[in-house]
Amino acid sequence: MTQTHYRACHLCEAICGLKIETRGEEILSIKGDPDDPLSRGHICPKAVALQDIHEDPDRLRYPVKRVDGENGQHSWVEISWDEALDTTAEALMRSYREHGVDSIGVYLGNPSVHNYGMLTHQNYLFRWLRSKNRFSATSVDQLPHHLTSLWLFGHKSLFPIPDIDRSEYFLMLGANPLASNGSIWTVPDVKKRIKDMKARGGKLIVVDPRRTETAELASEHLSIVPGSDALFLAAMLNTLFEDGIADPGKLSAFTTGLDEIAAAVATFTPEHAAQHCGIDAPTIRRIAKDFADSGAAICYGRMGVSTQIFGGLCQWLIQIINIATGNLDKVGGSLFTLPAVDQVPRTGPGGFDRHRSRVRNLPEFDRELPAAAMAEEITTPGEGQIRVMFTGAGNPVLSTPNGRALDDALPQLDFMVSLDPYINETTRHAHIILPPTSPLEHDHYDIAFHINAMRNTSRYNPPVFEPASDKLHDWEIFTALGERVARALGEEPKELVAPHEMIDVGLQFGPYGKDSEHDLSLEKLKDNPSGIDLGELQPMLPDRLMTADKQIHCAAPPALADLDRLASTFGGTPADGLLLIGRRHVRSNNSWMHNYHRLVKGKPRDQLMVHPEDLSAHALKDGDQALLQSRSGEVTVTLLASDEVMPGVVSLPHGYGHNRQGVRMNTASANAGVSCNDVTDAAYLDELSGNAAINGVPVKLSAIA
Ligand SMILES: Nc1nc2c(c(=O)[nH]1)N[C@H]1C(S)=C(S)[C@@H](COP(=O)(O)OP(=O)(O)OC[C@H]3O[C@@H](n4cnc5c(=O)[nH]c(N)nc54)[C@H](O)[C@@H]3O)O[C@H]1N2
Ligand SMILES: Nc1nc2c(c(=O)[nH]1)N[C@H]1C(S)=C(S)[C@@H](COP(=O)(O)OP(=O)(O)OC[C@H]3O[C@@H](n4cnc5c(=O)[nH]c(N)nc54)[C@H](O)[C@@H]3O)O[C@H]1N2
Ligand code: SF4
Ligand SMILES: [Mo]
Repeated sequence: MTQTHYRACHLCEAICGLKIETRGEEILSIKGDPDDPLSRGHICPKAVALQDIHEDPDRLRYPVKRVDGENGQHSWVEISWDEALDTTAEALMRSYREHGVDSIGVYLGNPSVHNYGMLTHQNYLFRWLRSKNRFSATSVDQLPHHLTSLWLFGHKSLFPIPDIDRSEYFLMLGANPLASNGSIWTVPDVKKRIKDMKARGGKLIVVDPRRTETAELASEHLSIVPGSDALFLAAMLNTLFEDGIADPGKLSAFTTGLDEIAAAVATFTPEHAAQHCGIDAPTIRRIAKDFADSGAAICYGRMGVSTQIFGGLCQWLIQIINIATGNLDKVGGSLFTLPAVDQVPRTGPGGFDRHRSRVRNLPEFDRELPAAAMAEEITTPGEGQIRVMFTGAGNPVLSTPNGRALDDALPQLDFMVSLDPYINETTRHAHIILPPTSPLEHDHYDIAFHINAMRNTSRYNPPVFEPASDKLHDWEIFTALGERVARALGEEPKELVAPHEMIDVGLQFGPYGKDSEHDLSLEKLKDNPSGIDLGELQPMLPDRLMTADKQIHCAAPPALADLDRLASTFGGTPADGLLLIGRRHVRSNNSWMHNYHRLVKGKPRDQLMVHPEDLSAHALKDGDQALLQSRSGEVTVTLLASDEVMPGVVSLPHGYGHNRQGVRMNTASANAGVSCNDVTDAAYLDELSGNAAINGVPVKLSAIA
């Protein structure tokens, strides 16, 4: 009998609604759900990968233990859950007792945010292991967004979301939603939304060193020198203040500090910016004026302006521009969400720089240290050295800067455990791998991405397939380990509440729960499998602010102070040489989705894109193999001539490099590519936030001798 299931795609932040047809254990089709109020039927080519993940023979079904053999070769044997969990808990406790809790390092990767049980239940384990050595993909990604939100709005997760459907002017920096499908901006079907905006007479201006798919669709594309965006943004503010066109409107009633910022950006003229960023002064002035004159405008920046040496400053300046022009909390500008399960009032606001990393003295954020510090914290002896590592849903060997150093560091650990369905570049170093159920075998609620969504909706999906009784969900693995560790510590394990029960409480006591006309509950969502529409985003300030005095204090002292670093970095003549940036493709997803034939087939996508002028300057040509070197590493790349990138800029996607010994991802290894992060530099950071600067890395290109 054919059955229809409704299920969100959890692969990216667009959280598209899917309709999945099955017969018995067989998946017949995966299509977009036209009744989903957020995604309206949209999907991308990755949606079908849900089937490929589920059926992949390389995906681990049971725990495995590494057995070392000759010449660094090793094999894996399946073991029982009891053995795997007992061994892991014992190893964690041994290190805790002998070397202290900070000897346990933790890294959680991106899919942990797409898997709600991992969010709700990681503390069943980690509440007992409060190590300072916690890391996550946040510090190779959106850390500057969290910091800005903490400083300005009082909570790390209060993100201003572009209200594209009602906007007139969209200034987008360092984002390529046509490939990424949006980030810190859940916006399924973004292509149509951009086209609709332009059809209404709206304008999209894309600022990017590469003429991306999104830039192709834009009204205007401005090529910018990687890492120089903060100058461009400061110069826009300079124009807004100098020309007297800044007007925060209703925000004035609860905003302080703009005068101080006006004084601080007085020297950041468009002429100065133009010398370094490759965009001329009249254009910067024009963009500032058009932005201010427009009825409803959005300034938004993502990866390209977050993971660079001025990531923190860029994200702060972006929101100051939105505030100074009255476009924050405005329809058609940037608005805050009100999700049905509202984490903002229930989770801590986050904090910054309450402790620092041991070796390099880098600041924590939200009790996590910069991922760029992980390798040195493993290899540098002394008190607080990491001796045991727990990784979950992450592949930091491919995803963090100078991943080679981490690849070399992990074998030095006393013990490593990975919560992951694959033996990949990182987990191959584990002693034990704990594989969770397949995505289609567990239920789903988007705790994280409704916070970032351009419309308030709510949706719960039961599992598509019931897992066999000897499989464990990620949250059950956390719970089982937590119980063991608690008992070893002589403590009572945390009382067990399943993730869906937490969601039910969150829904009933949330903003659309018992006390509202929506009367949301888990039952009600089950009766509405495509999801429930809760309407467009609404202005909510100052009520929604989480600052103690319900004011936005714009002049965040660390950000203001960082303007000095900006001035001194761009004080002299512009440097020459090549700068490396990344690239995403719609059929790829970070490091872990190269194992599905349907997605990887077709033209290669892992080459280094180089401008033809730079190719001839280096006596190289399209298709050549060449050496790409930085201060910290080198890789051999295949060259792709393209005028999409501006001269002086080369682009290499991350997440490749699957040919390392011991990786068990057959399709991925057959199209291995090289890892961009073998070239990025762990010492090259945004000094303000500690975020990795994986874009704008100085590199050299040469023919292979
Ligand atoms: N040079 C460069 N580096 C980058 C980036 C870049 O643009 N350029 N981007 C950065 C960004 S934005 C990010 S988010 C990071 C991502 O970096 P990571 O989060 O470290 O890596 P992923 O490639 O997402 O690896 C995901 C892992 O999770 C596993 N997994 C998938 N689903 C589940 C699940 O449900 N449960 C469990 N337990 N495991 C699961 C997969 O098997 C895989 O091993 O990379 C960063 N690194
Ligand atoms: N298909 C696909 N979708 C994804 C992912 C994926 O790997 N594949 N990853 C997901 C994840 S984890 C994330 S975080 C999001 C990321 O979502 P986005 O940020 O939208 O995606 P990117 O393609 O990394 O876009 C970054 C852009 O910044 C540009 N850039 C690089 N350096 C600079 C600079 O110095 N200044 C400026 N102005 N621009 C610069 C790059 O050319 C690139 O176009 O995508 C998510 N969605
Ligand atoms: S855009 Fe693609 S990968 Fe992202 S949620 Fe939608 S179908 Fe999944
Ligand atoms: Mo990310």
